[in-house]
Amino acid sequence: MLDYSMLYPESTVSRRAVSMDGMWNFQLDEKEEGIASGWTEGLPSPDSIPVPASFQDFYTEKDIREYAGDFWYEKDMFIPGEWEGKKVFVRFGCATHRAEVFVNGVKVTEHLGGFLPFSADVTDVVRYNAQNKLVVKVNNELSVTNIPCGTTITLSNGKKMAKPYFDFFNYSGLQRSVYLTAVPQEYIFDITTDYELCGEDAKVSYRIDTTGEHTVLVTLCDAEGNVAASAQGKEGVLDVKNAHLWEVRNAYLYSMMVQITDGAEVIDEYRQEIGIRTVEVKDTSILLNGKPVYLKGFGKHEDSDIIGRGFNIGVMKRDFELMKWIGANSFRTSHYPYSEEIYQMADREGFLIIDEVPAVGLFESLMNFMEASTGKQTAFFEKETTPELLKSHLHALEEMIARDKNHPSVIAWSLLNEPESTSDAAVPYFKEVFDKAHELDVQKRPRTFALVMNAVPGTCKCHQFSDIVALNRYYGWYVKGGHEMMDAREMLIKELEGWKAMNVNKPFIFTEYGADTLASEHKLPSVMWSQEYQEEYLKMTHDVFDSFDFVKGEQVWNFADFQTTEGIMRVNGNKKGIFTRQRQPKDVAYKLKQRWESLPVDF
Ligand code: GCB
Repeated sequence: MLDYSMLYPESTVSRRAVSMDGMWNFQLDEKEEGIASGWTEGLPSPDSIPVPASFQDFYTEKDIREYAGDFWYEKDMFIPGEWEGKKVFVRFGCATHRAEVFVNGVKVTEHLGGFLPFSADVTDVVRYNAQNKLVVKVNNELSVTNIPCGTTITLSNGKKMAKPYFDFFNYSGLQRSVYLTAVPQEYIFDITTDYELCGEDAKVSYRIDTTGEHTVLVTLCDAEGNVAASAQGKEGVLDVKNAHLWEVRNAYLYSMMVQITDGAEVIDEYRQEIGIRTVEVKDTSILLNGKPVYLKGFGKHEDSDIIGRGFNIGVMKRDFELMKWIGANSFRTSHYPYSEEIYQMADREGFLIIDEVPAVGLFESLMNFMEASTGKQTAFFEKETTPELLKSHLHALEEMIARDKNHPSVIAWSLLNEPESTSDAAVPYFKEVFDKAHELDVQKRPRTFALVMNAVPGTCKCHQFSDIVALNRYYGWYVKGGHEMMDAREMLIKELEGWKAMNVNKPFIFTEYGADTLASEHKLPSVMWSQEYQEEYLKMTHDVFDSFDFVKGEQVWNFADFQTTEGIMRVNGNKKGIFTRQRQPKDVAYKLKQRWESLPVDF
């Protein structure tokens, strides 16, 4: 069990959640002198930047944008006198990739992993009815002992530079909201739910973890606020008559009020939205509420102009509107768990999420998506560092499942993206990760990982662990692109025939396929990078998907153009978006809309 609660911060009769978003002091620490020079008490000559945001794209100096190393944030926080006697926490939506937190000069916590929340208990360190100094040291270097993987080099001028083994810019900082929270001494620490459908009715089983021994009351209200069921005790079952199910693109949310009580007194209260639904894999079908569903959608990124990977509520809204417009029903949180608000929105809009832990770059290469197709091996799971990597991987997995397990939108866990999976050494590593996910998830949601191009029938040793086999494939782009498209088609067909011959008897989905396309380029006849080519590429690929009935989903790479490391393969970023980075459609978006709107849900 984690030692901090993952519940999303909310104010209730017993709790307070105060946002600390806004302008914070900020300072790079190139000489790594912060600790020795007492920056924990306050920064000597800070700049001022917004939180939440990635720091990189605000600046005009390339040395800052590409900065790798330690950097510091600072903000004063007023702790109200009425909070005395409660437990007080500072809660970070994320700090990318590692953080140490100080309050009034005292270290209160540290955290490794850049895409999941953590809290520091500051109860005994803060001064009440007074300003307190919050200082955070963040570090964004990449290594092979933490996920996502990469390396950090030193340039000839002594400055460090991050070299990702993955294809997105190493945006970092306090990229999600920070909250100050107060809860009673005896408080609701965790909520876990599971569902069973019984004809028209449903059973909602729950477990409530609290920090004390008082009675727990659970009341389930429907969307109109009427009580649908109630129960007493830390564990129990709510019998819901005529249950209104949460369906794909037709969401229905119940609200579960959890209270710790002492007689008539409410000690703590927390409200959790839930959706009654089941998810299961049966033979080659993905079943939602017992009915087959075909996934249509995207691999996405949290990525936009100026604030980088910072959470932006406006961009989130626009993205959901575009996904609805185009007829999508799902997305993968490639390649890290996204901001919590995005899952809340998916819960309300009825989108299905494949939730991905940040295990990307587990293949030692700056262009793994290309080099894997040449058959390159990097003995990634045979290093001395592998045990430490596994530890951080398992920890992130535990945090992700603890954070996201109650979202009805989350229908599957993606445990790695494009790892090396063709060597024997990968097998025990995968087994631990897949077993852990199964153990942690009460709902036993399907588990998957995205197979890189060299993981094909006969070479992949790890798809045995997947409940859904997810393929990232670029026939017609990295392999046999341009006028060789007809051969790309043959290769894709040959691979799928190969899987068919193996009788895997599991659903297959394409979690990536796509072609870089410049919104500025038109060409007749097509050339690669033109809008015409993206249409031809997608048409070819879809025609092949449609002729294999075990293909149960298509998630195009990518929803929108996004920022990557610079290089000869990228034109100011990855341009495989169906939408531009500014969220306007490329021509192919209209074709995709036609296709997706005409596909039945259970295709
Ligand atoms: C992949 C990776 C993804 C890249 C994509 C591409 O296989 O999973 O992160 O962005 O290919 O466009 O090359």
